[in-house]
Amino acid sequence: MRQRRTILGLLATAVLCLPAVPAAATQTGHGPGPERELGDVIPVPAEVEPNSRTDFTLGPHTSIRTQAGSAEAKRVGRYLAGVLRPATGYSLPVVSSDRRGSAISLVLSKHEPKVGDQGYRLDVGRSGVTIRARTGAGLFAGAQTLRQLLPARIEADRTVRRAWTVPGGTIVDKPRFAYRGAMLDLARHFHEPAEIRSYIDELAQYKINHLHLHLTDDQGWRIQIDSWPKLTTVGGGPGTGVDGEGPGFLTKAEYADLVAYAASRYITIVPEIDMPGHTNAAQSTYAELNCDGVAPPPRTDIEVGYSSLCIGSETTYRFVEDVIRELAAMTPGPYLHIGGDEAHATTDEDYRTFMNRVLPLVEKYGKQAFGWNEVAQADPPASVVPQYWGTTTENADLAEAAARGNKVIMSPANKSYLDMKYDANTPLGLQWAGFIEVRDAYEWDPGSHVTGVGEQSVLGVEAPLWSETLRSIDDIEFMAFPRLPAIAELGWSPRASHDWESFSQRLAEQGPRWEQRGVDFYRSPQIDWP
Ligand code: NGO
Repeated sequence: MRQRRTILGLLATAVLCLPAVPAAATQTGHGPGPERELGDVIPVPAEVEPNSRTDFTLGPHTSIRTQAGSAEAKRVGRYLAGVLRPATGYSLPVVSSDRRGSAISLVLSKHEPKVGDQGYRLDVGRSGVTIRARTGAGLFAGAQTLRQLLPARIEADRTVRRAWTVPGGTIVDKPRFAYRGAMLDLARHFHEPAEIRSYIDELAQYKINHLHLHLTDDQGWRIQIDSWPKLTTVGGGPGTGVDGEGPGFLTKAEYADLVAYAASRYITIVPEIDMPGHTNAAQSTYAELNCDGVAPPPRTDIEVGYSSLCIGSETTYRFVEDVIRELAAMTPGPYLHIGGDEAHATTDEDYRTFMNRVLPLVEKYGKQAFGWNEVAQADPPASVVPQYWGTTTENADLAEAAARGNKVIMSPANKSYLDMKYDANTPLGLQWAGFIEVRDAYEWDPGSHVTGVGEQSVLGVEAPLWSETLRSIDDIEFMAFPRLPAIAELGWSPRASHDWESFSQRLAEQGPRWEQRGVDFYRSPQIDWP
């Protein structure tokens, strides 16, 4: 409820602006020390060494100092300033000088040990905070940690007078898995670019670094393809989507903007065109994509498994190649997802034939193919990444693929599907994979979940959010939070740090942050919200 929250937020902020002493001091009774403890962050950092003697308090003269000559560090510095300015009211100039004084410093160094390509080291000393990393992605991750180490009010959209203290000490942090993803389904209901950007902003805080967009399905086609223009004008037009209520599509320009926006948050877009099933929107638009040359009617129900491209027709491969070529050209990221799930209207033999022709096309246009785990049945080359969405812990095809050298993404539907209801009373969502409370989403191990698929075979985790029942950004947020941070922690934090008590306490502290930002979330009774 973005609108209502904003008004409440205004009132709260107005009240907080009145006292001349820091608000937290009056509210909570303790002094201007830090409200947070070092390590009170989601995902929990790998190594934390608190030092209560070196807390740092931001002030009106604090600057954000970025490594001289580094556009990358400057970019992260500007982002961080944008996050911290509204609530602090400080100017936080982004400078590249070596001037002494209170500062948040962002340092890029190829020699920084122990942090890998995505990690960072964060030192909080009396005169400032220094974040060191080998890449912009690492600095950005460190900036998100710093943000969560500040009091929740840092998320307010206007000035709050209080002490902005960061707990002293050192964090050395890097991810367990290279790939941490979320997925949005634009096909069942289209979601506007502004909504996707807003979701991207939330994802970035939890160190999610990939956003998979499910762009096509039986009910709609959501990405402009110039060589087959009716895909969007008809397949994405009025009356498309579940119940005919989710029309819309991304133009190439809008898609490019989203890719750039995501990149500014160190998130890579992974586009998906689902095939050879889940293709009714295309087949009802272009009759020649059907074996009998007859276009079926458009569908707006939520049945699955009835559509199939015509496997024996050359027109099919001309179509698929055109789509892959155009999509690859507009996607700077390395991955292109070709779906492959629930092709129940395609015979097993046809499915293999299809994959054997289409997987090389993805490579031809310079991309690495992702597919839902059914793709493992086609014995794909080791470069192909199956995405596991099953509900059991046994899958022979997946285990065989792992043994052959394929890396996999873990998205077990009964753990990581954000569209499953929390419980029987959840107004939104589906329940075919069961109810998923936040603890269910947290209590599993991606590195040993499926027999025969060990840690080394796991590229990462992803939390899909299918949109059969979702319309608005409020709906998206309500289903994603608080479960998304659970999946994010499984993807980032070391296995040894897994601990429900610790996680649930840190999760509780995210509640006030979501409130400040006007983000809807489910107040799970498993969490002791403040
Ligand atoms: C399944 C199905 C999707 C549904 C989703 C709903 C996969 C990979 N295929 O997941 O078409 O939207 O469940 O939860």
